[in-house]
Amino acid sequence: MQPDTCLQHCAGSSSSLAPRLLVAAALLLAACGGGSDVTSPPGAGGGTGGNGGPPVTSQLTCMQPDGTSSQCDLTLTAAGGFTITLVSTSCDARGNTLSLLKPVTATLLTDGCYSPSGQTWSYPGPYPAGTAISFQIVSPQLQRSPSLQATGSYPTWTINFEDGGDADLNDLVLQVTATQ
Ligand SMILES: [Ca+2]
Repeated sequence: MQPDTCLQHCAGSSSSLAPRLLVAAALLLAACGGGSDVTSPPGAGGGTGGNGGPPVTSQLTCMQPDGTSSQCDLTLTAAGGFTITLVSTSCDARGNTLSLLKPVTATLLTDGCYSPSGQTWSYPGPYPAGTAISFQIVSPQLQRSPSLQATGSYPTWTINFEDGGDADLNDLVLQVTATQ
């Protein structure tokens, strides 16, 4: 009987380390986020990072000539393909999912904040002139509404994602380049 007791004791003491590690990781993330990106409810720690609300979808937007921002696509004004590059990341939310919606659907990232910069995706096509390119990101709701903003024009665009933890617009930075 004594070996059974010992096994139970050992299993119990080793598994109790896991919650402590999660708490330590959450505290580190909070410190890195400057204290403004994280709202961990007490008792969180179900493995999701515990720093966000329900998922919210951001559609690609562009600044219009009148200074407002509205939903937009990128347009291949000449026939060809395009490449997408993850230029940089600066965020700590879990589960940011980047999808290409047009001209084909593909899930590019499922945990964007933890994806290596420099990653590229190539869509050589060729697609006809006038082809639209569109993206969306699904991310956990933080303090403010997230945004996904495109700047630039054919053949090079920059896409900046803000997850809503602050307003620095650099949580995910992507570049889209048209190719011939
Ligand atoms: Ca940010």
